[in-house]
Amino acid sequence: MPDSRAQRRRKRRILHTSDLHLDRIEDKACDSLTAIVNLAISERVDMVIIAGDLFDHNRVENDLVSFVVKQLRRLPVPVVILPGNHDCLVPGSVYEQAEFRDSVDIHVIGAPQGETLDLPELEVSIWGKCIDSYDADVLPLEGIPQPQGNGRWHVAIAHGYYVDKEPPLFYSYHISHKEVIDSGRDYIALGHLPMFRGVCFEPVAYYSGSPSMSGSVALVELDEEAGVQVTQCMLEGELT
Ligand SMILES: [Mn+2]
Repeated sequence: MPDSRAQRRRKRRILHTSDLHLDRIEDKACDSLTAIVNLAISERVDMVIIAGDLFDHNRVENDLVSFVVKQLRRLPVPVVILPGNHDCLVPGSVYEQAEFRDSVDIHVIGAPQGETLDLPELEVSIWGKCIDSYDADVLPLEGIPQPQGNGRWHVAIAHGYYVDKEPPLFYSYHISHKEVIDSGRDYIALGHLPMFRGVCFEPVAYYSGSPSMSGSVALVELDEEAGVQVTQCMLEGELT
């Protein structure tokens, strides 16, 4: 969409993952996190998005939290984390731990009504709505505002089921086709389903898949000329 007010936006690259479901420090999924951070560094991405269920539950041990924060702090770029249905933002959530709060480049989406995180140095704005209860009544894109015409890339993060026909297969966390179409975003980073899959192409919306199920992450290129390109990138050491 040409916008006469805006300058051409600079090309950006995002590593998008979700659903690591980390449970214990001994998990193979911890190796996946290490591989993801290595890939983000070698691919020189501008930011990392974790679209829900980084942790399998909120009662994980401190050693796992320390490991995760230590890995994420290796990233030279911002990381944006959306609490999903497993690691939802209830009182006592894993994300209330001091190590998360004290990390300036680790951004946890914390507003149950949705919030926009502006990263002006990257010229990217990210909207997301955290899951804040175990009640399964959150509609992950409901109430998403139209993006402000500020010349930035506009990304949304949502953790739930994309529903493009009725009746839906599942009865919770619905993300409707209309919400995606009307979102005004350049890219929607989805989480909750295990496999890498594109569900919409205008705008572009993909599930990254769970690294332990798909062995991969999504690499997203935001490019004015080529458009939004998403590729599945296999992780080193993962089974295919
Ligand atoms: Mn989930």
